[in-house]
Amino acid sequence: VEASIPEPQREAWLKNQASGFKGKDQFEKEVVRHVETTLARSMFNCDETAAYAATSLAFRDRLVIEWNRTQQRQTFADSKRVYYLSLEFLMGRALDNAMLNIGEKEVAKSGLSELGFRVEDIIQQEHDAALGNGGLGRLAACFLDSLASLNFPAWGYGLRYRYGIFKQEIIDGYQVEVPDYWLDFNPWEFPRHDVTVDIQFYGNVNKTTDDSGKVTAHWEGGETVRAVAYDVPIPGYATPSTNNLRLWSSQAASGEFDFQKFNSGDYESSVGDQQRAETISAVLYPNDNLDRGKELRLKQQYFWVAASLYDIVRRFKKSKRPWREFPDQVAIQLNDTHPTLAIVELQRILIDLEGLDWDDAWNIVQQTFSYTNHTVLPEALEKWSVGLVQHLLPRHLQIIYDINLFFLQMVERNFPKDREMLSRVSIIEESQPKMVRMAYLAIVGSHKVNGVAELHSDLIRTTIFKDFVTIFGPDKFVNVTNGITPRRWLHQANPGLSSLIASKAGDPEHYLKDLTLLNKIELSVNDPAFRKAWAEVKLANKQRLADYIKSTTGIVVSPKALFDVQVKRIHEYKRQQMNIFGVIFRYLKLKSMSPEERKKVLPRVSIFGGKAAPGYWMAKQIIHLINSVGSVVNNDPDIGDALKVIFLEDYNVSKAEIIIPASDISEHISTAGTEASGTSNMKFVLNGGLIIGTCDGANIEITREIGEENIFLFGNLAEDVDDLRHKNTYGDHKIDPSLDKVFNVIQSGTFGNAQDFQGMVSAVREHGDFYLVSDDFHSYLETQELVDKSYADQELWITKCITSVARMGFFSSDRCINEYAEEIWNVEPLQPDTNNGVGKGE
Ligand code: F55
Repeated sequence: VEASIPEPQREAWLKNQASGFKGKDQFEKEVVRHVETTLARSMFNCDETAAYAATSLAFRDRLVIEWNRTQQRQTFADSKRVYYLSLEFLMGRALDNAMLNIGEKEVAKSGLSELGFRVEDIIQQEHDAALGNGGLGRLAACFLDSLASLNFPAWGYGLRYRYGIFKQEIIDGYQVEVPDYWLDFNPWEFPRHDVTVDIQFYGNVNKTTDDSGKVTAHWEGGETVRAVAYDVPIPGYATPSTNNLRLWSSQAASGEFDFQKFNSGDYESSVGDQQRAETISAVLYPNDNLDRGKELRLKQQYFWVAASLYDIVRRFKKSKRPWREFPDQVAIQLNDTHPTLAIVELQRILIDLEGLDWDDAWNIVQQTFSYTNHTVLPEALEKWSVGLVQHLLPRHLQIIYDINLFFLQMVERNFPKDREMLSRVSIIEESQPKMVRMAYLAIVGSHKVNGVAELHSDLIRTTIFKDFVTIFGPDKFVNVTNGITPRRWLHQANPGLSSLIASKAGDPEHYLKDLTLLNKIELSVNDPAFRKAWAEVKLANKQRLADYIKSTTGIVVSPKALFDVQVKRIHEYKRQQMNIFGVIFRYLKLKSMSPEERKKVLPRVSIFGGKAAPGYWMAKQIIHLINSVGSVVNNDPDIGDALKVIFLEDYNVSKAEIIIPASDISEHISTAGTEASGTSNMKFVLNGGLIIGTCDGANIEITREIGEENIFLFGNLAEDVDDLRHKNTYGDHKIDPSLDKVFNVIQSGTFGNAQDFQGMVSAVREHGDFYLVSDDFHSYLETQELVDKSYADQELWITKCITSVARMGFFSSDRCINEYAEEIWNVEPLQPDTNNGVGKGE
């Protein structure tokens, strides 16, 4: 308030309000101005990097103006806000998205062309913001796009990693990790050196008792690290609403003691302290679906959670409302268990710092938080050792014990006959060492828990969280099926298809905001001109990918071949190994044919992409096998175009935007019951590709929406997985004969040293085939044959594709966010046309 301009001077401000460019001429003027002044360069020294920088700055100015207005409007309206806490935001590139969301891409295109640049080349200069591993991080990014597009007052909170997910290089068929230093030039972030929070670690707890006998805990000593806010504007599509993503960066808390050390000659250790502080936000952990329990990871979690909560509480306190109104103003969504300490931290703030009673505080906490689960894999469920939590966060451990105590007392009261229940649901696992079960803590501290697809939500209700459904009742556990933003995953990635759709479904501004309008294209499914145009768009997208493959691998593939794509993190449960075993089977079959027969087969290009966690030895072996098979098959003169095997290096968001629109069939073939949802399955179908998949995750709902005649489902069902695993381990495990043949060829050394692939083979042959590769192999091969046959009938194939796209409206992340808003957050959009707050005297 002290910083605001007094009333009499405000007229001068309003008169001089920044506006950003309007139209092509002003856009060019702004680009040239940024080149010449902001960047201190000229037309004699303006390469594509400089043109990218200046274009981004021109667009950034536009975003910032609406961003400020949106924030003011939200402050004045004082409406409930959503806070999305995620350790990952896999944003990809921002410029193209900004151009499309604010509706100025055509202006940029013609303006840049007059200045001597192609807009596509400029867009490609940008480094991906890759602050995530895979589906979970990309979901957070799609949610931010929908929240802004739907005008919800919402903030994302995350960490500003100096290094995002590593870059992958393939050298001699092996994955090599290279650091992703991405902050060299990032025009999309605004450092807020005035928005800082000092975060405490270690130390000890002392309790004092006042005259009334009330005990207060004091967390004292230890070390302090400073969190500095960096803000990123998130533009909505076809709306002025621009939300904020706040990322915290760590730095040494204060220069003072450094100077002391420095002056006393201890320069090294002074720099050491600084480096230790900066280490907290240095790097994204590259594991997906694996919890490794490292101290630095727990430090990251608390650092980010504590800074975010301090910020949220500070904002609430400005409203001078009573504490019980906190949940009317604040909804906090926990993206997986990574931010679960926020529950403990809010309870700590309320009881230790604000003096509330335990029960009042706990009511507020439970009404504020909700938790999304993304996995049932036991190795991915976070646990922290009690000793580590005690050491790093001594007060939090006490609070966790108290939460657990009150929770178990409640369970005991309500289920007095079930003694075993207490140890099963305890937040503390009585193991050696004792562990804090973060998912249980998240459930107990939230008012809603959701899974991310129907099957997954059913599974968590009936398996891993069964007891909690008994304790809290079924209403606490809900399903919100994932979605994707059609702005990036249709309009931006596939402009050809989007404009073809627009010719039947109307203005993009309508169907991109109400994706169910896609159903209008189904009326044209038999229109020959529409079908022809459809096929041309797909072919052009395949040609674009073929060009990319040529330029990155040197391999020539025919765009007429069937493109079969599996791109996602490499993981045994996702079964890339089954895919490559199937490719080997196909290769053997081709080899056994006469040249005449071979000429008749439908050519196929098998395309893989994805990163393995650096410590995941089996996943790295899978990558190596794919590349080894590729170098044999692609260089076999008998084979020619009939089969090509491609591994695309460094799969990321901007590569997905090229790959996904070019797919004919994509593979979503996880062992049933293991893939919580999957989201690329939705992207592929939305882009006019069909899918081959198991009855898992969102594949099931995709089938329900598009019709089972339009999807290639195969394999065992989730309900049979336990029995099959039991048989594989304890019964006599007969391996599928076709797979056995494949294994024999691998072991004969056809693809290089058999020893290199022994782990993958013996996982199936000797170690119980946990992922049921052999059990599903026959069904997989049969279904792949069906894919070949279906593709041969191009007319029927195109009908399937058009019909499927028409029926994909359900999978917009807008639908998904509206469900969260209604069922979980209880928040309403804030329309931008009401009042922008300017001049309202605050
Ligand atoms: C990252 C770090 C840890 Cl410690 C654990 C998991 C992850 C991670 O990246 N998980 C992830 O991506 N999960 C995926 O979430 C998607 C969005 O809900 C789902 O579609 C997908 O099935 C699930 O595997």
